[in-house]
Amino acid sequence: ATSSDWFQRAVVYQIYPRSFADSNGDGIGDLPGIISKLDYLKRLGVDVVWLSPIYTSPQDDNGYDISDYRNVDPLFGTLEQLRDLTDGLHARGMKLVMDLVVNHTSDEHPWFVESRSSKDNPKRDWYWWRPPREAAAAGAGSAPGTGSEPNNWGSAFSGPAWEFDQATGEYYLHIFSKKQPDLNWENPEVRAAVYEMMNWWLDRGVDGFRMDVINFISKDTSLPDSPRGDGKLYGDGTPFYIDGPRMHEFLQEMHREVFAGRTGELLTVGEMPGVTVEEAVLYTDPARAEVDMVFQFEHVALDQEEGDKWRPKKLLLTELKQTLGRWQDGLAERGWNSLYWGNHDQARAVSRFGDDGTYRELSAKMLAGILHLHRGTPYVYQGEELGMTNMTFGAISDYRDIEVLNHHREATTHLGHTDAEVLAALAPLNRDNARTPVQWDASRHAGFTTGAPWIAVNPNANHINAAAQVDDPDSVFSFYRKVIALRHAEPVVSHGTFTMLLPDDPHVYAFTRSLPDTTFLVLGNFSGQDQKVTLDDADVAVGDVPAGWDSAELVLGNYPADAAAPLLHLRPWELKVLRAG
Ligand code: TEU
Ligand code: CA
Repeated sequence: ATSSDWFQRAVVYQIYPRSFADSNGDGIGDLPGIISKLDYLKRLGVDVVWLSPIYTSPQDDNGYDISDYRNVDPLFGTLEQLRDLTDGLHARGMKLVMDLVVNHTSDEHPWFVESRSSKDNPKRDWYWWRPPREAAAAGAGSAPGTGSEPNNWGSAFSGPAWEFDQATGEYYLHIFSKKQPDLNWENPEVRAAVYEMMNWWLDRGVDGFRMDVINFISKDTSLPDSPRGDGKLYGDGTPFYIDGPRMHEFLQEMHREVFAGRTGELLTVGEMPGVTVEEAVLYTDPARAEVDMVFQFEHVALDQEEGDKWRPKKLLLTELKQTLGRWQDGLAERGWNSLYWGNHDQARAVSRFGDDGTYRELSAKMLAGILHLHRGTPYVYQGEELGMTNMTFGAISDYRDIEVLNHHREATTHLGHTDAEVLAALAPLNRDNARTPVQWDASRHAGFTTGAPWIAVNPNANHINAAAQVDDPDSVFSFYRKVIALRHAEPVVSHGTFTMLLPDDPHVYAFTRSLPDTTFLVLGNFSGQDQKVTLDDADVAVGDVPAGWDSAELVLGNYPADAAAPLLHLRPWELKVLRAG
C-alpha cells in the first residue's frame, strides 16, 4: 500500500466462508450466501472483508490446501460470483482481501503432481524432496513413522513432517498435513509463479492479501534435526523455518514484483506464528516495503503450558497486558500492529478472555472496546460481533478439524491418554470452537442453512443470533457498530500514542491514547467484581496521566449511562472510554 493512513483508520472483518451463510442447502456456506449478507456488513461499518480461502481445494484443511489458485471451488461458487462479491463490496465502499496460501499447495495441485512424478521432472525442485536416511541415525523407536524420515520434525497436525512417496522412493516435507506439501521458495521459478498469480488477482480487482504462515517460507536448507522435548514424539522444527534467513529478501522481492507499481489502497497482512517484535518492526516498516502489518501470536499463547494448545492454563491479565503493551511499544515508532482476539484458528473471544456465562454481553462489549482502542488495525472474526461463544462438542466424531482429529488419534494411540482425557484437554482451545455456523436467527440451524450443516450449530443460537441484535441498540452488535464508528470519527483512536497504565493490576486493563489536543483514558474490568481504579498508584510517570479525570466525558461505555456512578469505579466487566476534560 502506498499511503498507510487509510488502513490505520480501517476495521477488517474476517469471513470463514464454510461457516458464514449457505445459499443452496448443501450445509456449507458459499459465495451467494456472503453476497446476501453485504448489507449486514455495511451496517456493522467495517471497511475491509478478509475472505478465508475459496479456491479449488480437496478441503483436507478446509481450503488451506489449494489445488488451483486461479479458480473458485464449486463448493463455494464460481469466479463469476466472486466478481459479484467484489463488486458488491466495492459498491458499498468496502474492500476485499483474499487469503494467500503459498507456503504450501495441495498435494493435488498440478505443480505437486508433476513434482512427484519423477526425480528429473522440471518441477521436482519446487518442493522439498529428500532421500530416506538410515533408520538408526533417526533414533527410531518411539515416534510413529518409518524412522527413515530425513529429519525428526513433527507436523503441526501430528505425525512426522515428512511423507514417503513410493514412486520415487523419497520423502517430501509438509509442515502441516501430508496433503499440504511445502513449496521450495529457494527456487526462483516458484517465486515467479506465485507473484504472477498474485498480480492476476490484483488485476481482477481484489484489494490485497492475508498471507498464510508467510514467515515459514524461508527455511534453513540443511533441514537439521531438532532436540526432542520431554514427552514429545518429534523434534520442534520451528527454529529452522520461522523467520528464516531469506524472509526479508523474499518479501521485498514480492513487493517489487507485485505491489510496487500499483496505485490505490491495498492491504497486506502477514500471518506470522512465532514472530518477535524485533522482526515485526522490520517486516512492517513502510520504508522497507515488505508488508503493511503482521498477525503475531504471543497473546494467544498465554493460556497454554509452553505454547501447547492441548495443555490449557488460566490466563493472567498481567501477562496479557505485558504482552500486548510490549507490541504497542515495539511498533510505536516504526511499523504497525494488527489487533485481534480471535479468528478461525482460535477459541471464541468471549469464552477465552471474557465470561461467556452471566456476563457474556458485557464482557463481549468490554473486549471489543479494549481491543479496538489499541493502536493498530482491528480484525473482527465472524460472529464475534454477536458475542458468539465456544461450542460444547460431545464425542470426537462431532469434530471436523484435521488438527483435532489427528491429535486425538495420536494422543490416544501413541501417548497413552484416554479418550476422556484428550477430549477434556482439547475442549477450550480447539479450532472447531470458532467454526460453528454464524447464528443468523433462532430458526432451525440458526438460519445458516436449510439443509444439514457440515458442523453442528451451537444450541445457544436460540438466544444469541443476529436477528435479535441488529435493531437492538443495547446489543453486542450495536456496540461493535459504535466502537467501529469511534475509530472512524476520532483521530486519537487511529493515530494517538499508547501508554499502558496499572501493569500490575490483576483485574483492570488501563491505558491512555493521546494526540496533542486529545487524550482518551480506556478502562476495562476483566472481572465479575467491582473494581476501584486508583490512577495515583499507577506505576507510570505522573505526566502520562493528566489531572482532572473526574470531570472527564464518557465517550463510550457498556453500561447504561448513569450520572451517579463514580467515573473511576468499574462494575463487573465494565468498559469506560473517557475523554480528558
Ligand atoms: O494457520 C497457521 C498457524 O500457525 C495456526 O494458527 C494453526 O492453526 C496452528 O499451527 C495449529 O496449531 C494457518 C491457517 O490460518 C490455518 O487455518 C491453516 O490450517 C494453516 O495455516 C495451514 O495453512
Ligand atoms: Ca452451499
